[in-house]
Amino acid sequence: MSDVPEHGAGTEPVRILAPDGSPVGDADVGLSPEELRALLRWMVLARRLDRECIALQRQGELTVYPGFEGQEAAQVGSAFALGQLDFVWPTFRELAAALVRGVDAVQYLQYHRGTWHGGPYDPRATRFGPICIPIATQLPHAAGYALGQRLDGTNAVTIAYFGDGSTSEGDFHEAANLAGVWRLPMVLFCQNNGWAISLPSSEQTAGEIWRRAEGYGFPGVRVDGNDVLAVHRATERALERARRGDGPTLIEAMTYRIGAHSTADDASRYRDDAEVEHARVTDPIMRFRNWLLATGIADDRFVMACDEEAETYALEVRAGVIATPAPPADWMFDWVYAAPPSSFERQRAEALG
Ligand SMILES: Cc1ncc(C[n+]2csc(CCOP(=O)(O)OP(=O)(O)O)c2C)c(N)n1
Ligand SMILES: [Mg+2]
Repeated sequence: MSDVPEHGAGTEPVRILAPDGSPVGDADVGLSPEELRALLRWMVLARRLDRECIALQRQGELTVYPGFEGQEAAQVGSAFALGQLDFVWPTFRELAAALVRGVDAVQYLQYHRGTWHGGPYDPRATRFGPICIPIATQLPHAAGYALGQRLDGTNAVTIAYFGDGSTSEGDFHEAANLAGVWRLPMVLFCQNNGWAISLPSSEQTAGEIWRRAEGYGFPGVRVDGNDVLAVHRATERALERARRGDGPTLIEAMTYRIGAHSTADDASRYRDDAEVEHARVTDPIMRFRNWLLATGIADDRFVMACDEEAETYALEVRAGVIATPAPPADWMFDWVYAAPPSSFERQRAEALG
């Protein structure tokens, strides 16, 4: 099996399920029926939580929140393929991947509540790095981490998430170049969701992102990011390749940001509702659910149970977020200097009175 699928002109993404859920490729990606059902369960949980977070922000319980509706398959399909020791370097939009990784949602959301920097979850416990707001800065860190994994003699892999807009940053180039030159055990996972805030990807990049891998000396693949099976298979192949010592892979998952960039953004100022409605046709959850039901791997009862569980879960997370107190004010001084200068001590005394 080739690591690099053949692409025709215009580069249709690799796809297993058509938008209506009918198979157009080999749907046997090596997952058991239970694992396949788990993919749906995670996507449903993630979407329900995402909507709850937007409501929480509107109610003043979160400061700002970047939604990921439409990107569930890209995140769940890729995160589900990871091994326990693999390490994730996320952006700020990977809550769905974080859930799959076992990150506690209430802890994660403390970042968006403004109670702690980067979320108070322990990145080492679930191997899910801190939320990263500065675009693409996690990518050189990820490359360095991948080098460390190899020096440690493990066969663990680093996966770094980033968006289409992030590929215009020098940090992307530097990380990809290092990954190629050092054949790092790394997966560069781009979620091309069509937008970088208000800039459409057509104005971001003249070429195709997946093709850039060739210039760095490793394979790239464009995959239908709303097809959870295709995403899973592409990620698994990239992970296997990295574990074999053959180096990195760039995956460009074609998806769509259904919501605004964040709760601080009004997307109606720069894009047509018609575009969003069109994108809903390719909805990742509907597609996969249709396939699961058609194959008999899941039935209506399972689908309903997922919805009910997601409802309960979202309310539990809401309660947990609201119950999270502000941390002691002195913490904001505690973590700045190893040896605080006197001016800083003065400010501390003033602030804490
Ligand atoms: C270095 C830097 N420049 C600018 C910004 C402001 N900013 C936040 S998100 C974003 C767009 C990112 O687009 P993309 O990489 O496609 O990710 P998406 O938001 O679509 O998930 C920008 C420019 C930032 N956070 N960091
Ligand atoms: Mg984007």
